[in-house]
Amino acid sequence: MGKDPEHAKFFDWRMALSHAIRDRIVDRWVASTRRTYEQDGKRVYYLSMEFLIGRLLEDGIVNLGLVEEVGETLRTFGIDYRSVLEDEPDAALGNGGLGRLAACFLDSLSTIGCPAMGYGIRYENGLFKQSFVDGRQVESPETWLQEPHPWEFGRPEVRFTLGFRGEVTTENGRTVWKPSELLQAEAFDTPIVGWQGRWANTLRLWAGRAVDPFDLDRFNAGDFAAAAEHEALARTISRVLYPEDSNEAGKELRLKQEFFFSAASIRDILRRFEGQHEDLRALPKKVAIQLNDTHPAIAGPELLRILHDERGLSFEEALEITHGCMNYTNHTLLPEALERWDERLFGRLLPRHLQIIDRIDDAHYRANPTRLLSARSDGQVKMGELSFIVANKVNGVSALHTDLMKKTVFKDLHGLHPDRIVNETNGVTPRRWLHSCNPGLSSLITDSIGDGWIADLEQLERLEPFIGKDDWLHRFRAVKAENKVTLCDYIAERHGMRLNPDAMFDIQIKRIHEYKRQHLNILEAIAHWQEIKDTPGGDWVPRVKIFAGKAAQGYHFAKDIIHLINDVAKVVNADAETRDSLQVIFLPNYNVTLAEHLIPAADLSEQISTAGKEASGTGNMKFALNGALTIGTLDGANVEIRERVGEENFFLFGMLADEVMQRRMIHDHAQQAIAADPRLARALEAIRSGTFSPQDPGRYVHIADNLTWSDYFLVCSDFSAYWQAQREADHAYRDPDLWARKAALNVARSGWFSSDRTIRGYMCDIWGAESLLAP
Ligand code: KOT
Repeated sequence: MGKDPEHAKFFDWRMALSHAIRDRIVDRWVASTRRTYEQDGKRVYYLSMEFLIGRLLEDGIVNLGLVEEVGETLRTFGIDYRSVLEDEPDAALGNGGLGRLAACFLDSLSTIGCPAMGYGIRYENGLFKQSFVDGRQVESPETWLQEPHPWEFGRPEVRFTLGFRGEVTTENGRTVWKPSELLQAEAFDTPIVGWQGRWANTLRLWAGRAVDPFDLDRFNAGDFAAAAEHEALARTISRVLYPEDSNEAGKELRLKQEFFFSAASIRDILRRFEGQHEDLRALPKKVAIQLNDTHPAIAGPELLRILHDERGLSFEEALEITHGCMNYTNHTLLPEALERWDERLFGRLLPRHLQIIDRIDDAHYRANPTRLLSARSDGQVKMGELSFIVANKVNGVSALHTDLMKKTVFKDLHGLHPDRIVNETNGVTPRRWLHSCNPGLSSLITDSIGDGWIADLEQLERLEPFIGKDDWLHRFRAVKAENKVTLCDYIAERHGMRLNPDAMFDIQIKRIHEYKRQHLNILEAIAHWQEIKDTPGGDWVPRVKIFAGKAAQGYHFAKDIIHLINDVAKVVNADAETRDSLQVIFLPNYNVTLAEHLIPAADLSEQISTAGKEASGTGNMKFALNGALTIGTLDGANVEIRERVGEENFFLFGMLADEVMQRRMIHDHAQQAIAADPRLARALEAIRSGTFSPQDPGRYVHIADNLTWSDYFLVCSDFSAYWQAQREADHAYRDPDLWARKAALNVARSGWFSSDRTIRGYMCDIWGAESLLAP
């Protein structure tokens, strides 16, 4: 770093260490790339608007097996290893589950040795930073690229010129699109190294650049701002991540971002293929493209356009090749999240693609004349339908979600193509979500069954015989207790609040959304607080309720839920009568790193979405794997988690997906539920009357009103069952050995939720790709 060690800051140590690790990764990376070219096997391209990768330094050290050596080396300089790691900012290039899944998949693809590449956008500003002012969420820009980022390799030589708008004409019988607005996409590569450094793939992110960055004439004429205008405009395309999770942005810039990275990626894929092959008809044999939701759906029409307009294949042949390469993962059935574009906006920006989408529709209709199911109707371009029609395989992300896809959103298309939809239940990488984040549990497991589980998570089953042994179970309990103390210290230091480490740690961390029902959780906390106050000195099981998560900037109801939870926390934590039995805290700025601190310390995992709404969830898997018990509905992957860990080790409550639909038909479902449960009525009344906002008593009337008069997500109807399940959890927690046994069984039986298993599923059922590593 060009500094005397005496004057080096943590930042300098981190950079020096990162460069040392990076050098060692590069060797493996180059070797893997060379191998991929030599073998010429099928390559997988994962197109995603989001990659929520978090920190990378520890990943590199752990995967290269250098933890001891790095620790010792730093010690000789008097530097603490953990503090150096804590200095790294998170790469927050995603909103939540969809982006984090993409990051887990990259890790698994490299661990398995599948030749693959992730393609996305190099956002200069990732997901906003969240802070609280008087309990309200305040957003500020995230600026991870303001300090040097040691993991990326700029590739200024890898650039593609792309365009928008302009004219579609015919020249010598061929259709030609002449865009009027041009910009360039420049590549930045990050190596993604797998377990034990046996393989490394590439994450390639595109940045916007001007075609001619600087206008010297304008500069010389004295107009300095205008001279740099082109560059500024081109850069806005990769400036910021849209902060919407499970919601449609519907903005022109968003569509431009989608086309920008999809088109650059398609060009890059074709360039690589054409460097090695002559016949474009072999493309589906060598290339599998996965669309992470519909955000990159325009990649289909773009590939088709190049094959047909530029390479001169017939439309039918181009369509067949495109269809052979493309696959689509659906991540949500929420109607407000399904992407639809106004056809005028779409046609102005991408005139040729609109024509191509019409021809795709025509071809689909000719082959399936039963009904017109089109990607373009009612003045809109429907990205879900388009993706389905173009894709070879379409997948859901949990068994329940895939089943609901077939019965609801894609019912008619599924009828026409009954073999197209497949299920690939999500998973999480055990390297980050157990081995690195929970070193205590990782060591206990490795001491017991060896370290084969890290790359073969189903080996965790071999823990079951240990769970019956008292001394092993005590060690298991000690690990959790220690993790809780560590978390208490972390929170005390950063937020000035001392939590009771003997209490049950009850955690809900995820984006704030009505369907995820953080408000159900806080209502139950209020009712519980009221009950404790009725009988002070009662024999309560102490609880610490922890929340974290961001609300989209424009989602006012979600922001009000955050405000309410903070207001409840203020009142409850100040109450001397209840403080030993109940504490509530909302931690600001939830991100991957905070999740890594919280999950190992959890006793109870809150997975309480309205049944049928959470496509899968992946936090639910991380908690179970780290020995938390789930309180949850039969939604998403909760269903499969419960099946595997055993119903006696899971606190189930609430309506099923079909009961939810029935219940909504009853016009006064919420009032009926309130009338039947005095605890619910009293908790709602406290919110309505300003118990938690005495200076502003009307602040939460609208929340109480919403729950009483509309309650689309059935908070009231599920309240009593949720309350009951919470009391069952209390009861079980009173017996520490019983609880520890249930928790340990969750660990032992969660091996199936490794993203390695998920990726093997995609390789076999969808991509037809193979590992290039010796078994
Ligand atoms: C949809 C539109 C824009 C941005 C994000 C989404 C989105 C996110 N849709 N689904 N998700 C989540 O994806 C996770 C990974 O599959 C699921 O576990 C989770 O249930 C989805 O809500």
